[in-house]
Amino acid sequence: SQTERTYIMVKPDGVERGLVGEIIKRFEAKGYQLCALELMQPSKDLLEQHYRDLASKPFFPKLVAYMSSGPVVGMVWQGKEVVKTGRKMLGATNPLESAPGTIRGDFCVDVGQNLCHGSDSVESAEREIALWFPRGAASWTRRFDSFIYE
Ligand code: YYY
Ligand code: MG
Repeated sequence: SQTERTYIMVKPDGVERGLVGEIIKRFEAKGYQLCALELMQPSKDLLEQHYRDLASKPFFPKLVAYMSSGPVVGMVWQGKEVVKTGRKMLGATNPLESAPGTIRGDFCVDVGQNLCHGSDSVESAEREIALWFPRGAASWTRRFDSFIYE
């Protein structure tokens, strides 16, 4: 549905490198709708909850250390199939395998510095949005929708 939502996050390397605007630009230009946006310094506790499914992986401590090394920009984007399409726009987890034209494919090299996060399912998206935006994301009707959706 057109009200599907996903959680997209620019990781500390993306914020440091000044790629926040580039990532926002791609989601805006695609036709998706912004419903929340915040620059924040996440606690290790929040990151451990966010990545709880990966807690047993060998890279987990490194991942949490990297993600808490600087501010991140969390966003909620809305639109038709935005979860799946958002993941395609980000590219494969390993940037060396991400297609050119994707964010990771165009701007990074190592898996441990892969610039951005995107929810992997509608259920994960709902959990992540509640975690990162406990006060809730905006709900608004975009007049422009009539030029995006047939
Ligand atoms: O959803 P996505 O970010 O594409 O990958 P996940 O499998 O959920 O892993 C989360 C995060 O962990 C990934 O973006 C980079 C990091 N990571 C890593 O540092 N080394 C790996 N071998 C796999 C993942
Ligand atoms: Mg993931």
